[in-house]
Amino acid sequence: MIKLITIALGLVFICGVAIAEDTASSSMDMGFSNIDKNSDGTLTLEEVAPESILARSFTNVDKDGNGSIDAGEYQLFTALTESD
Ligand SMILES: [Ca+2]
Ligand SMILES: [Ca+2]
Repeated sequence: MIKLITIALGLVFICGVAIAEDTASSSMDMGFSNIDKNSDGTLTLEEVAPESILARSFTNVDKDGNGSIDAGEYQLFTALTESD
């Protein structure tokens, strides 16, 4: 039983990594690439719509505090907003 749970968790983890790396084919990437106007793979505050939830929570979404939101950070943001 524990082994099954471990396998299940492993699959969830693998799926998560696959989604994070394969952003080109995920539905979330439509949002990300649309916002990423200069297509450098990160979202800056200038690219984010000023009135959007993303802009208002920008500093929270920017987990590493480097001033831009990368695909992984954006994915965490969408996961949080979708589960709300
Ligand atoms: Ca950009
Ligand atoms: Ca960042």
